[in-house]
Amino acid sequence: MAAAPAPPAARAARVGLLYDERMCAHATPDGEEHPENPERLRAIWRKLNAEGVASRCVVLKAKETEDKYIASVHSNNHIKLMKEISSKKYDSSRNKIARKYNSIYFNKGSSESAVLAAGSVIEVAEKVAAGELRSAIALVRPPGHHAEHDEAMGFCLFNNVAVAANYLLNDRPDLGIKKILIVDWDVHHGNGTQKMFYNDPRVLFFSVHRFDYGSFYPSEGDGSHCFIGEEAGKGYNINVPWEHGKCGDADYIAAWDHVLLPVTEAFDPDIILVSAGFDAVLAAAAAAASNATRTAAAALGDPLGGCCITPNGYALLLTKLLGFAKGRIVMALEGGYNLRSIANSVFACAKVLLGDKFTFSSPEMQPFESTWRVIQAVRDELKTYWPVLSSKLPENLSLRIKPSPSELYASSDSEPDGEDVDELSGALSSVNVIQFADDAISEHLSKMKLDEENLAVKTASSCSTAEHHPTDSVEVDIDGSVVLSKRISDLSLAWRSDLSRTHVWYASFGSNMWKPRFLCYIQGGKAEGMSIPCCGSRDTSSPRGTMWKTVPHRLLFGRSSTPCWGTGGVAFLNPEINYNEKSYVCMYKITLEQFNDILFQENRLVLEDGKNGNVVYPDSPLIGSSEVEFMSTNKAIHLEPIKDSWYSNVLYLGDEDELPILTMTCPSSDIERYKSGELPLAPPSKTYAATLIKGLVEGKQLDADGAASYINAAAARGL
Ligand code: X5A
Ligand code: ZN
Repeated sequence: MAAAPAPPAARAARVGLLYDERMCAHATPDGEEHPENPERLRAIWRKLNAEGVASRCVVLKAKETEDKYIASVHSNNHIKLMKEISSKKYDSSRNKIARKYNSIYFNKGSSESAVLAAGSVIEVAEKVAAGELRSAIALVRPPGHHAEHDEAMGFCLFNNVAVAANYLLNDRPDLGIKKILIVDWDVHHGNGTQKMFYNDPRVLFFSVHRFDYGSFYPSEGDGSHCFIGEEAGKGYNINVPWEHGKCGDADYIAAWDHVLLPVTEAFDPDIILVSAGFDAVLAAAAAAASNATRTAAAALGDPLGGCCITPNGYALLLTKLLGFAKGRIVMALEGGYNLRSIANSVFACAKVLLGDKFTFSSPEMQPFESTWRVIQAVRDELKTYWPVLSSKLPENLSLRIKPSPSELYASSDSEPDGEDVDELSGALSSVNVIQFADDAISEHLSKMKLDEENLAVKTASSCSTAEHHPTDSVEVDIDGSVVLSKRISDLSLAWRSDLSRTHVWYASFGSNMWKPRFLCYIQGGKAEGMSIPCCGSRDTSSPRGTMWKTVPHRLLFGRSSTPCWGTGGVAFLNPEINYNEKSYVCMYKITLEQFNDILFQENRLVLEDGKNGNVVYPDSPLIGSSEVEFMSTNKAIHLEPIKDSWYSNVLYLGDEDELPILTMTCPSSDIERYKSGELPLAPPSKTYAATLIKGLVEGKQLDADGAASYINAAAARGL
């Protein structure tokens, strides 16, 4: 029998569109403002109707799901709590429970919304898998991708997409879905989903997100490209972690073309689930306004994301996926908090699914320079699992330089200080303590006269030569490196006034976490526990701010004694990033001039002229503006002139408040020497450890026991 031509209705792609007002019931308990609010769904729904798109779709209502399906992802306790949290029983404790989570609120509608959101993604996924629909969009909330096995977080209660994926794989073998690709393009890392399928090769999880070296929400480090899956799932977890905000269409397209699409081709999924957050969006109207500057335009975009995808950009990303899995695509809404942007973006995506043609034109198709670096790193990490990633990237790639800090600042919440968006959910992110003003410090440590006997450095020696100005002195450092010094009085200290105008965050991880000890490096003198006074900085003004963070670097205690602290090791940070590590740093906002003076003191480069008690600093800075610039790209600078000193390696740990975060530690070569046993690892002396503990406790990071075990653990672990 000759095949009858398909009727027109069947030829047009059947696109499911799930919307249900019942998922608007989840809202803040007292109508407080919150970015994740019911208006998000309504705004999208209105737009799709106004544009005549809803009527072209198969419109579906939300569906509850059974606990047993949610249980494939979440603990029974979690399910029970989420399902009961809206009941009377919790009326008096609901808010308190919410506060225990990170970025979560509950009200009387939360339970129903959450169950419907999970059920709805199951519902559309099933219909697409069964071929009843070609593709579908589930407009659901609360979102899901941050929700973990036993925990709600990041506005997410149940992990809707993960529940649906498990449903298809485990409960519906009849549908023949054996391999699922999850594409998570929400601007935040899909931490929950990643964990769910971390050792499962049936699910390829791909997340592209702002990472900012681990400081962007959820600030866990798990979003690093090094997290590639485990056991059988190795290679089936792919993270593309942007280093900064402002990534836009061009950057995402590059990630698609050079990572996601080649891998998808090889993986050959049976269905694609998109964790479709639209919080990396740039408001369409703003983008269209031809003479709007990038910054002004971005400011109209998502209040949380600080990225620049346009609605057409999303449409193109989606179009590029349509070629796989026979076009079986299920989009589930995740984040996205600018109402106009999310409405326009979902509208653009719906048209793609419906088969409408669109033209993508972007005036600026240049990915950032950092984008290529990130993509290359991802490819290197995964190429053994996906050989197609082994090829060289095209050579003549065009580059755009990293946006300036002020440009970034205008449109991002990479510094999640709560303010407008998170009042309800309490503190979050890697910035774990309040920034406080430093003028509160009244205690002024008097600059002590240096005691010649106790100097941590050798005094001027015999190696002065005639080549130098008579008042110059040449010093042989403890480790043998030669340092040229001049008397301050002789110098025109141009670099000092220069660098006194630049501020940086000095991140301390050792005894300097205790502020009185740190201040010795600024004001001179010694604090409790120190046997040698510091000479201080030339500029003795107090830091402009203090702030704590954790950084993904390993804390270790090495060397076996110091003149100041006696027998025992002192703190170093492994310069290598390790996302399994969390070390506390106390950051002080100081001038770059002061930073150099600290670097001099840490490396014992400041001399006392024995004759008249003058303090002699090196005559040129180790870190100037160009070194800072260099570090922002290269993450570290090993200072050649003092390469054998203990703290010759300056690390760049990211930015805060538009300023670079710098710290000083040992070079990687020393880490190798620690590993080989050539250099000793040694626990800190009691006084030294006590100083760190005081720092952590007075800085409100840990209680005394917590701080002690943090130090002990770092001292006990081998490298
Ligand atoms: C789903 C989503 C964001 C949470 C941000 C918390 N969550 N500051 O976008
Ligand atoms: Zn998000």
